[in-house]
Amino acid sequence: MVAHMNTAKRIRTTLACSALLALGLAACGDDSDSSDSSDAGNPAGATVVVELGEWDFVPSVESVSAGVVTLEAMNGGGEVHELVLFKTDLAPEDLPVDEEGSVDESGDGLELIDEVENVKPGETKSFTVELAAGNYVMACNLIENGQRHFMNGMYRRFTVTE
Ligand SMILES: [Cu+2]
Repeated sequence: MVAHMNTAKRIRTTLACSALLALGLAACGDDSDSSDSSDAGNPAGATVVVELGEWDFVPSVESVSAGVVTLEAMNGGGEVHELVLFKTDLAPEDLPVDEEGSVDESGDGLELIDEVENVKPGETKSFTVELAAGNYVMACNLIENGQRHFMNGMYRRFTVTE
């Protein structure tokens, strides 16, 4: 019975990966052949493409299930940007900012998870993290040429479900 269940699980995983591959979003390299049914929601990993622009983030999905997540920051705008991922229950507008108008990355009520900096127009940079369920905010904390990207509204809520 155990072998049979493993086969069924592998077929489902393969189908999911094929679907991701078709979209060019594959993150299915980790073939952990674990039969541990207590794994988080997406043991094979999920990829979220986030388009950066002036002045917003447009993620390919609004939420993912907990587990390994790759965030691909694709700069479709005309300015250099960055993507900083915070775990926080604060609304983006309520994040603590310093006197220059950028998010205080060590402030109260938020935890910096990971980031990619200096993403140039047309460039894509990514990072892979293991995310617990909860509320997240992605923000661009760049201040350049008098533009304070965060204060311009360059932030976006993101949700990780159980
Ligand atoms: Cu920016």
